[in-house]
Amino acid sequence: MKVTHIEHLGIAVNSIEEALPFYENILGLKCYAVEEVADQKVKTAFLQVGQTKIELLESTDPEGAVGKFIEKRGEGIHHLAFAVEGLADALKEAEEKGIRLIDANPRKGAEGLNIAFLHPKSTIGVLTELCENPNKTSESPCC
Ligand code: CMX
Repeated sequence: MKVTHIEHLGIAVNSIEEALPFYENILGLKCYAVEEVADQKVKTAFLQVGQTKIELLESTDPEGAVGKFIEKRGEGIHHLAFAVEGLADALKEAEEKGIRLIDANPRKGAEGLNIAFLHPKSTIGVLTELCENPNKTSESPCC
């Protein structure tokens, strides 16, 4: 598969409002979007760092993936997202090589990206997301 860069790092937080001052006032980053992803039971906030983003994830339901993660492990790094070219083929390839897929097919994620998750039990403990920007042009280096 062709990974182009780290698209974002997902960080589970109890409260976006309480987490943002560290990223904005200490690191000097700027939150450029806040979005609720209802089907994932999260509110997200995005900050750009070069070609990569930080995605803060606040649970909106204790039964959602982030709610359960925080309950079990507390706040911290939740997932690592790689930008790939050709997401459907990348998933097929990963599955053929024995990786357990959470999403067998690409689906819509935050910011309009097509995304799919790989199970952390087959990716050495790191919940891994593959994503592709459906609007990417060949001139754009970004996901
Ligand atoms: N990173 C690493 N390991 C994780 C994990 C994470 N984020 N979340 C769960 N696990 C581990 C658990 O600790 C558990 O390990 P042990 O059996 O050793 O204790 C194992 O995975 C299975 O966990 P589980 O509690 O049985 O399963 P869950 O019901 O919590 O589901 C997972 C885990 C990864 C399948 C689920 O969270 C999922 O489908 N995630 C993908 C979707 C997602 O994360 N959405 C939120 C972000 C959305 C966005 O970015 O917009």
